[in-house]
Amino acid sequence: MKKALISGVTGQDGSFLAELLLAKGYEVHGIVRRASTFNTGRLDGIYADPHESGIRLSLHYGDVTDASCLRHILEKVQPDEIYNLAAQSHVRVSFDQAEYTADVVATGTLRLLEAYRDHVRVLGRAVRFYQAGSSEMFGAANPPQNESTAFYPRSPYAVSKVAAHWYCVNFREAYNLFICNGILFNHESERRGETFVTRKITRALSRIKLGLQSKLYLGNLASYRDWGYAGDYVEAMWLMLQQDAPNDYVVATGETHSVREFLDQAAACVDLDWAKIVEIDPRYLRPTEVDVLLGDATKAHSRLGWAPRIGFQQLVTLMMNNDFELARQEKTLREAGFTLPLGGGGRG
Ligand code: NAP
Ligand code: G4F
Repeated sequence: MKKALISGVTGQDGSFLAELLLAKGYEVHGIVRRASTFNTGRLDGIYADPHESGIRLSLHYGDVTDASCLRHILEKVQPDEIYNLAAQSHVRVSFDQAEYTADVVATGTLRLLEAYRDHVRVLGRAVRFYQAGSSEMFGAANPPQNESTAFYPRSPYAVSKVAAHWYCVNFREAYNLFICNGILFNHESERRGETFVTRKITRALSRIKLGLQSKLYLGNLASYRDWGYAGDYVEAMWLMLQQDAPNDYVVATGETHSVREFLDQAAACVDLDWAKIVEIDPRYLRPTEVDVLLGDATKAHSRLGWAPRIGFQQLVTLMMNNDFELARQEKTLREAGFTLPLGGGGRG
């Protein structure tokens, strides 16, 4: 049975990847940050009591800012594949917490790479490593962007991802390690964090439709993103590590849409006129914006045999269906006299 170690297992992608690997028969180990509240909600569907027998998902407390814990976890788990998904992944927040973002996203990757390199050297094990790179690294580069496009990062987050990317390339070349950089364009789902624009929109429009909220405050509506479905994208991560040789791949749908278009589609699902409820709040604007992301995933199509299954319209619809159902449940509970710790106004 193959063993995989996932940093960032509690995130959107970590939860989809853990499900995929369990379905493929892997033993899956995830690194979880200690928090004062539960942060494993996305794993509820696959988590089982560790006291039961035959458990194939194990969680380990750890943090990519703590090098010695990463070494201990590697020693204990002895994985065949490592997926480095841990990140402070919010671009707007990275302007407010630039140093912290660099510590987690850039130096955190370096810490895990150093622990991985020593593990392979000391134990002589063949271990493969996936790095969660981002289309944000292309930033201001002209679209369409592919593996040959020069990076032009436009945020502390993107600069940190570029550093992590090049650490990976350097470790691959210097120490002959099996390391792949996935350069993934935006991917969303019903598990997307609530402060990213797609989920912020689908949650708010659903709640507004049911009278639970009156306004939606957003930033720049003119930017374009190549939005795919997270469940499709984790398959590409796995495929990269199954090849004969390590390489870097762009993963994208090849279609781009503006935030405005996302609003149009989402509002149409619940028959709302968004122009009457959306207001622009400058706090959500970024000091430097990425205007257009549009990926060319030809290499992933031809070498990995990967293609997205879910298109833009289907993505918006599945997110709206999910969030409308959540809003409906919230309304029912409120009418029954319960108050819920929901809302999230002023964030994102
Ligand atoms: P996400 O939902 O924000 O998840 C990030 C994960 O990293 C969470 O599990 C988080 O833990 C964990 N984490 C944060 N700081 C950490 C630390 N110091 N030590 C250990 N773990 C830490 O992000 P995602 O959308 O799943 O994305 C996964 C990865 O792909 C990230 O590296 C992201 O930058 C990258 N990426 C995402 C996209 C996209 O469109 N989704 C596109 C390209 C690249 P908590 O749950 O405790 O916060
Ligand atoms: O949803 P977003 O915050 O995603 P962004 O910045 O594209 O980053 C996401 O995708 C990257 C891959 O390209 C990942 F690496 C990264 O970790 C993250 O997952 O913003 C999308 C667009 C931006 O142009 C932003 O300015 O939406 C615009 N926007 C407009 N109003 C807003 C808002 N974004 C957020 N988060 N909140 C708003 O109110």
